[in-house]
Amino acid sequence: TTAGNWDDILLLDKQLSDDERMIRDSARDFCQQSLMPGILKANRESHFDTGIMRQFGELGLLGVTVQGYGCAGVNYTSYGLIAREVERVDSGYRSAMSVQSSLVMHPINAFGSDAQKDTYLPKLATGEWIGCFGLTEPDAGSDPAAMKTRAKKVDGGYRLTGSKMWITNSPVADVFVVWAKNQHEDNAICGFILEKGMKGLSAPEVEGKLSLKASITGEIVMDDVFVPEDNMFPAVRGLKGPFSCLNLARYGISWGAMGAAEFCWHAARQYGLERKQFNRPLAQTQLFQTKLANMQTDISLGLQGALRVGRLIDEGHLDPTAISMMKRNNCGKALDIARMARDMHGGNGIADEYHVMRHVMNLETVNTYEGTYDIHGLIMGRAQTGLQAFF
Ligand code: TGC
Ligand code: FAD
Repeated sequence: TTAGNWDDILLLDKQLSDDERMIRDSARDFCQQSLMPGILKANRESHFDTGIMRQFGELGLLGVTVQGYGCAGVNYTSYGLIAREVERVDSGYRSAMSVQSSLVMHPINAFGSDAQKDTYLPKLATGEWIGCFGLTEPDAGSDPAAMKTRAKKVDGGYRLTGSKMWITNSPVADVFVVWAKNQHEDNAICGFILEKGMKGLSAPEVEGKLSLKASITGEIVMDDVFVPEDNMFPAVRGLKGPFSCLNLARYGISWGAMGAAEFCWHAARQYGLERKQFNRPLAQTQLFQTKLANMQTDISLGLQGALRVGRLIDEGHLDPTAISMMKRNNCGKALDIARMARDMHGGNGIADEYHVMRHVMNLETVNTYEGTYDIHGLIMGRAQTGLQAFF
């Protein structure tokens, strides 16, 4: 006998409000009907179709937590539910969505002047403009405090010089949120909004990725780029600016990674029911069933943890350590689950049409970006011992 709700035995569905269920269902319909059919080709050809951003925009899926400016103004639980549905298709599409929402629209909304909000938010909400977020540099990844990008004060603004590396969306971006050390303010880290076409600004693509191939990644090269004073975030100084954006993106990833894991779990179960060896379905073997049991356990617990963190954020209790715990756990578990699902598909598991190998490859990135698995362990270790072990 199959339990009717085998895929939700903790009844997450019943923990959601009617509105949240509706948002989840419309995101799921869009992702399955409009994104899933094209993912195989996009991944094979390493192609990111920027039209997807406009489709996200039309559905109101960009900057969903922002109030006004054409945004939906819904809660963080809903944002997480959307990330889960998008990443059920591909982590690259969730990346594009979460960078735009948490790393570009959120800082403009939280730290921007009224003029900056009026200029950028409406067009980012529709997907007419694409944004990117430049924190990481070739020599400053886990340790962004070591960034070399500098802003030099000049008449009417700043001149920025430096380079950012591994930047999601940068080659197709219209709007660049860039973090730099401000020489005029004792090298305090400040945020700047750059626009495509500024003299000295370029964003070459990173070629040869074997992961997140349906997402476009690039550098941001700044060669003495003049940025008007009005394009600097007026009030935020120090790493807490970029880190407070990362909190929200990492939270979304904790849901998203579970979406990818759910796809792999369901695919492995179905494959095991259909594929026969030794005169019985693979799913009728003890090893296969305990693997499915492990997947079900980690996914059920991971989703509950993500939901709890979402509810805490919605209640005003955002705790970065809890976010680190769920980002780390859910990415690590999702990667294990995807690898196991690949194994359970046998040889077919390496063929892209079965999708599980693509998820394995994608989750390698997801486990690394926005703070690696080990860095989040060190953040949690510091929070409980008071001792930092980074250096
Ligand atoms: P630390 O001394 O810990 O902190 C410096 C200042 O920042 C404050 N702070 C935070 N504020 C808000 N939220 C947080 N989570 C915060 N963590 C720290 C802190 O209070 C302090 O403020 P103040 O006022 O005293 O100055 O800084 P540290 O240099 O020791 O940090 C160490 C560490 C390892 C925690 C940090 O560097 C880190 O998180 N490293 C990981 C880097 C990372 O996550 N990069 C992500 C780049 S973006 C990206 O990957 C996008 S991919 C997106 C996609 O495609 O989906
Ligand atoms: P490193 O920091 O060099 O780490 C290498 C290894 O050393 C890791 O295993 C790490 O855990 C370990 N390590 C580092 N420090 C310690 C320590 N103190 N103790 C023990 N172990 C340690 N960044 C952006 O700013 N914007 C983006 O949009 C963006 N998009 C990305 C998209 C992709 C596809 C990828 C791959 C990355 C993206 N990143 C982005 C960058 C990402 O955040 C970094 O890759 C990540 O933070 C790790 O930095 P790193 O690659 O320099 O690795």
